[in-house]
Amino acid sequence: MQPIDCGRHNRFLRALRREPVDTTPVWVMRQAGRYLPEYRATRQRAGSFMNLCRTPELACEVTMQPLERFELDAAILFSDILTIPDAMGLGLDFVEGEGPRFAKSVRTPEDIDALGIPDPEDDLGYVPAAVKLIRRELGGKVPLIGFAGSPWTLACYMAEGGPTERFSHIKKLMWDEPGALHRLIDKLTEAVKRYLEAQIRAGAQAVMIFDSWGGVLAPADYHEFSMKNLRALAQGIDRGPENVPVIVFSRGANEHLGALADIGADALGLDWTVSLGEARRRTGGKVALQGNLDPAALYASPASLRREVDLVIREYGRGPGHVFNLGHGITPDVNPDQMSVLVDAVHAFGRGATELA
Ligand code: 1CP
Repeated sequence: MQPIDCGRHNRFLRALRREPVDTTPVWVMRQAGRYLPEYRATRQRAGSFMNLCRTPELACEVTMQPLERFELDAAILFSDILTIPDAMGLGLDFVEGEGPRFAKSVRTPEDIDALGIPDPEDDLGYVPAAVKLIRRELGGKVPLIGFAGSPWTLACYMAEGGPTERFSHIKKLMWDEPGALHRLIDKLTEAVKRYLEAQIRAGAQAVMIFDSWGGVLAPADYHEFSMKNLRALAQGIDRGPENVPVIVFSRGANEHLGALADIGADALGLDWTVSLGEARRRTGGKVALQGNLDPAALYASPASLRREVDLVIREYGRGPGHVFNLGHGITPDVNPDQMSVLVDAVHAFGRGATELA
């Protein structure tokens, strides 16, 4: 038998395609971020979060930082999902300690109809430029993930003008002006499609769509305003000659996993409120699964953290198709040493678990 060509350079892409791997691949949402002192130093040097995103050399530098410390199996482009609404003219600013804020919000049919679709090579040219630079810097060591927000999630931020707990403006729009909200979401779908295609052309080897707010919708609204457009993207994106895999992370939408398995995504990201075993049953082996350790496990002792990593891997069970990740982003006050504990534990416990059952 031919030994399979597998290792850090390709185990992530193989797992997304549900091919056998030597051990479970791992990367972590927000792996380049505030828990790393070197990230905080670069951000300070950049002057603002948006300068960091808009300067390809700096975006490349922070993308590489976690890979220099940990044996991660993938890099993720350093950017933000809110670059698209910014390029649509909303004026994005990140206020220290408060998160993103738009100068303008989008709340009426007139606001929606005035929006154009940004050209990713022109209005967002700093993003494909960063992708090219990062690919060169990575030199094939690990694959690079590109990403975008889902149309529904972007619409939430655009209507609310920033982070929210109530979703009052976007839901008012949904109930009072459903036709206008559909027009907004369709425009965003086209914008996200072009943006991800530009990242793929620039060299992104997998793309992830963050539907961070899918879970705030009632089931019928979820199908109409979130999942329909996730399907349009999963099926409509030109994935290029390498047939780049698409990962969809619809947070809080575990109830819809069975339906999500059929939208045409290669993999689904999962939060920690569903077990991987149950998720595997609901998705019937049609997709790979990415997740799903509770990010708060990084505050536990190394021994407890290792045990929780082992439990997630056992919960997935034997067979290929698992990419280890947290169920949401790593939090800023985590001790970076805990990331080494996590990554090493995944590689140790994942060995042998991921061959064909
Ligand atoms: O001041 C700082 O340095 C800000 C912290 C930060 C970072 C590190 C923000 C602000 N964005 C990012 C980078 C980022 N955002 C990445 C980079 C790659 C990596 O993972 O290492 C990615 C993939 C995102 C995606 C993103 N941005 C999402 C989807 C994932 C999720 O968290 O659900 C969302 C919702 C955003 C919006 C956003 N950007 C930043 C914050 C604090 C937020 C959340 C705002 C809120 O509370 O609603």
